[in-house]
Formats: sequence, C-alpha cells, structure tokens
Amino acid sequence: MPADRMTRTAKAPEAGIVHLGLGAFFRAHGAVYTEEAVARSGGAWGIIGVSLKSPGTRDALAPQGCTYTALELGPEGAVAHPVEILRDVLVAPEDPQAVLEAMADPAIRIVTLTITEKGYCHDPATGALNLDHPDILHDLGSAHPVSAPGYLVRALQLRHDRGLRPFTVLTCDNLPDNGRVVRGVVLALASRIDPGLADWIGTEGRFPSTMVDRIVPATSPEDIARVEALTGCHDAAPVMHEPFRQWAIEDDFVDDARPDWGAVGAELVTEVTPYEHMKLRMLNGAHSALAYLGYLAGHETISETVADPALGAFVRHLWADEIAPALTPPPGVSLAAYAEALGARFANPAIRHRTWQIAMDGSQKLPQRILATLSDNLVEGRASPGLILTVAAWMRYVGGIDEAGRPIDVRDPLAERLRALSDGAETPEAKVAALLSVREIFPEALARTLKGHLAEAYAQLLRDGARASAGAICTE
Ligand code: CS2
Repeated sequence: MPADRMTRTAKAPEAGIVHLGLGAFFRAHGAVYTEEAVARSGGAWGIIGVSLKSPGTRDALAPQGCTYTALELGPEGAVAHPVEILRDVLVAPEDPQAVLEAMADPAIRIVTLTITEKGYCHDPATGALNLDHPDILHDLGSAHPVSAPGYLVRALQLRHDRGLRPFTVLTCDNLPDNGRVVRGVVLALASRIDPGLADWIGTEGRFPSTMVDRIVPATSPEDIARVEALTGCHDAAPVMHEPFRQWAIEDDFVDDARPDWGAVGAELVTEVTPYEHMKLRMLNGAHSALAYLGYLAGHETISETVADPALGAFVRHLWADEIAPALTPPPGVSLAAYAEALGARFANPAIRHRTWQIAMDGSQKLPQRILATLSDNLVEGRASPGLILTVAAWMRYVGGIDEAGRPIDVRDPLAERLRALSDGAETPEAKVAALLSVREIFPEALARTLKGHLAEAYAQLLRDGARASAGAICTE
C-alpha cells in the first residue's frame, strides 16, 4: 500500500519573511531556526518561499501543505523533524507581480536570500554589480524582473512609492561581507532606475551580513525512500542535514524587527567578518579543495575523500599550515579546535555530499574560498603549495576530462569559456596562462605571481594524478 502523503499538523504563523531561492540549504537552516524561534518566543514570522527559476520545489511542496521533513543525519543514526514554518511557495517566472506584491506587503519585514554566489550578478573578483549581465540588462528595462537584485529593487520601489518602510535584506550566501555585496548590487541597480530610490534604500534600508553553516547535500531519490520508511509518510521534498549548525548575524535590522533567533542558538553580533572569513576559508575552502582533488582522484563524496589517507592528510595540512595562519579567529575560538571539528563533520559517513556538487560554480567560489588566503600568504611570505595545487586541480577539472579520460559534467556560468580557453592551449603552461587571464576570477597581479607555480602544479597533476600530488605535499 502506498504511504500517506505528508500533511500539515499546525497552522504556520502569519508571514513576516519572504525567502528568495528556496533550496535545500535554507529549508534545513534558516527555516529551522525560524520555526524554533517562533515556537520559543512567538511572532508573526511565517515564511513565503520563492523559487526564482523552476517550479519543482513548489510542485513537490504544495500538495503537502508546504510542510516537509528535515532529516538530521548523525554518525549514529537519523532523526526526522517536521518543518511547518513555510506558508506558501511562489514561482517567480510564473507570476513576477505576485512575488513583488508579497515582498511589498507591509507585514513582510525581512527578505532572506539563498541564491548562490552567481545569483548576485556581481563580478566575483571585485564584488561590483555586473552591468553587462543579461539578467541585469533585462531588469533595467522591465518592472517585472528576473534577477534577485531586480526583485529586491522593484519591491523596495513599490514600498517606497506606497510610503512603507523598507524590509531588511538578509543574505545567507557564502560570500565575504555578504551584506555589503548585496547592498552594493541593490544600490547600483536602483541608482540606474531612480537615484531618489537609491538614496532612500541607502539611508533607510538595512543589509546585515551573516555567516551561515550547515552541511546539506542535495536530496536523492534514495533519501526520499528512506524518509518514507522512517516516518511512514511520503514526503516529495525532504532535506538531509548534519547535526551541526551555526548562524552569526550582524544585528542591524530595519526597526529592529526580527525573529528571536538568538534564543535558539544564532549568534547576534556586531562584527560578522571574523566568523565569515573563518568559515569561508576553513570550511568552504577545504570543501572546494577536496571537491576538485577528490573528484579527479575518483571519489564520489567528501566523506570518501577524507577517508583516503593522502587526501585526509592533505586537508589537515591545508588547515594547519596554509589557511589558519592567515586568519584572525572570532573572539574565544580556537582555529585548531575548529579544524578538528571540521575533520569530524567531513568524515560523517551518513552525509553523502558529492564532490561533483561542491565542484559546481568554481568560478564564483575560488576568489573568496582559495585566492583570498593565497594572496594573504603571498604578502606574508608563507608557502601555499596545497592552495596552488587546488587551483591547478580546478583548472584540470574545468578542462572537462578526468584522470581516466572520461568527460566531466562541468556546471559553471563560465563553463563554456573556461573549456574553450583550456582546449585552445596545448602545454600545461599555456593552459594555465589562458585560464589565469579570466579577470572575473584572477586579479592581474595575482595571476602574474602564480603563473609559474601553477604551471608546475598542473604538470604534476597530469603526470602523477591528484592523489599522489596531494600526498606529496604532506610528506615534503
Ligand atoms: C559547499 C557548501 O556546495 C558547496 O560549495 O561548500 O554548500 C557548504 O556545504 C556549506 O556552506 C556548509 O555550511
């Protein structure tokens, strides 16, 4: 007999938040914090989710009353939590006006975002809005936007014209100074639409920075079957996550309106930067390094990759000798203990986080995850063989052929261009030089300094493979 479909047991509170980019991460992180904060302290903080591109999440969630299961996967077993804080899911391309009206509703006080790095339509190397981006070109000429910055600006315009207060824009993406980045792209776009609007947003709007952390791999069909076996209900869109979670939020909201996230473990702080840098460089930096090297070495998941002695030792070397020395930790935090905890989180075999998934969008991720540390190390005269090998592994990866000669399904907004640059060059030196010329990723001075070392690392990868090249760094 087929299992019953998951259904709502409680009414969600009235909406106070619109969330743009309703992926698994937000449903396993911000939504769970918000649900717990409302249960603890009350407040009309129900969430309206918006998918900016496709209807899949809405189609899965709507028949089950927008509820879903969050499955916590610890090394010792799984625990299922029903999540009922979502009130509705809108699909932006189907009805942009409905999304704008939801965002302009006076009851909405916060718009949260998980739109991934590329969703900001910025230049990853500088953080500035890319005015040649096709979505931005579209949004400049239309009141019905397609980009997230476009939705933010047009909705704030409606609020301004109606004499309402702005909402707080709360970005939850893995970008350094993410609040400053989103404020920058919103103001840049608004000033081209209406300078008066940009002034109002600049003065009255708030864009707190955040550091978000929880490992949430993409949900697979096996996960759906597992949740059904565990709960006895069919959930078409459950989310899988590790037990750990962290959220550091700059406490700067329009009219101080926000859920009581602090009551359920979020850290409301005045300065997020040390948290962001630590997390982006230690966790995400190591993730990207393991993703490219692990994928090339034939490993499917992060836990498999760190269980490989060569790559496990490699990542511990990266943390201790190349990344931590360039960081100033948040108050009271030991980077050695943080690295140790990351090692245990990455090793959790219950989390099947694919190297291929993390390898996506490398052009948008490398600057803040890897190149920022590399630049700091160069200034301080500290060697970075592991970070250089990581960049070389990314170059090898975007070349599109793995170590066994099989094609790689490279997902990246610059994939075609990167592939053409790689294919257009013959030798390791020429391939490295061609890829280093992509200014959206590599500033010119850094490219010049790295060229020789990268060519050597690339040649070594070709000759010895990812596993042996990573292993050689730890035994040097
Ligand atoms: C990962 C992140 O996919 C990726 O690039 O590095 O999603 C990572 O799992 C989260 O940031 C953890 O908080």
